Amino acid sequence: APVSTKIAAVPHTTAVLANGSSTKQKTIEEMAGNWADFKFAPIRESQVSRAMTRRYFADLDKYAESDIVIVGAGSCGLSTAYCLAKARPDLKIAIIEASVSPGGGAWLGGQLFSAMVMRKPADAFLREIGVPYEDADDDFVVVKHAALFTSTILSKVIQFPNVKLFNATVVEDLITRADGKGGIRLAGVVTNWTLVSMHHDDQSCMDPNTINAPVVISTTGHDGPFGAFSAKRLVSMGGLPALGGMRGLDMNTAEDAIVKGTREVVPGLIIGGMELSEVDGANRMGPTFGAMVLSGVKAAEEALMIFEL
Ligand code: AHZ
Repeated sequence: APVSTKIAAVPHTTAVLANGSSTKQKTIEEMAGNWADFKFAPIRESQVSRAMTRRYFADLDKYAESDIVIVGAGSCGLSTAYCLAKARPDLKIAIIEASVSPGGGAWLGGQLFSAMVMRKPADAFLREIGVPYEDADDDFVVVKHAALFTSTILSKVIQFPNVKLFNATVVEDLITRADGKGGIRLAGVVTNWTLVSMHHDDQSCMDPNTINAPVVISTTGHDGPFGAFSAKRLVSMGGLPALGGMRGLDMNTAEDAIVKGTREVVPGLIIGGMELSEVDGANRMGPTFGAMVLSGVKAAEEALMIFEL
């Protein structure tokens, strides 16, 4: 069959320019097949630099005092951010993700397979964010590709006006205050660019940055090169006596324990997702993601309760 080169028509829209004038925007269809006359709008290189840096530094300034910091943008952290940003558009939410690519372990279902399994009733979360799924069984649903879940939730979270994702940025330490009862409470996080933090051993003068926030939600995953960051740091600073240590795989036990256990572990620090398995000595669940999204729902609920006090 002949291959169609025609690009689907999208209706014209009108843009209001920075100078207040309005202009009819081109459609893709008008460009296609007309490349001889094609030309981009003009630019000076400094405009590109300023477009990026001005916004980044304005965001650093704005979010230096945040209401909530979420550490780790895996399936749990992103689900937490979605629920909080939707429920409280008045709260400033900073997400700090060590990797350049947010999403954590949720770009594939398990091993290197594409499909993502969620046990019921976590299918409610998929309906909430508009991810289609196959109702494969009475007890679980399947998303055709884990990347469909992750890209959808990511795009929704980033579009909330009260959320800023700082990726390629690592939480290197926690800001704490004495709680007046012999313990500590969280007061924010210490951050650095991840590539910088990887060179603390061979470079000097690479002091970090800070974000103050009354509530920190840590969802850094189970122990590993980066994982369980806040839980491990709590132990080393005496905020927790010891880690329970993640136990072996048991899907039935693990998923309920993580959702139900998601809570404020020390004042101002909520721990959710697989990081909690290291605190509580809970089992791992392996390649099934329902507990991660519902732990995100519970983490958001715990944070909202703090703000309502
Ligand atoms: O890069 C990490 C990942 O994207 C990020 N992260 C970790 N430490 C950080 C730090 N500062 C900033 N100090 C940090 N970011 O946290 C994210 C964690 O995502 P994840 O997908 O690993 O955790 P999750 O709890 O959302 O989901 C875990 C899903 C499961 S279950 C399981 C098993 O049972 O074996 N394995 C996985 C991956």
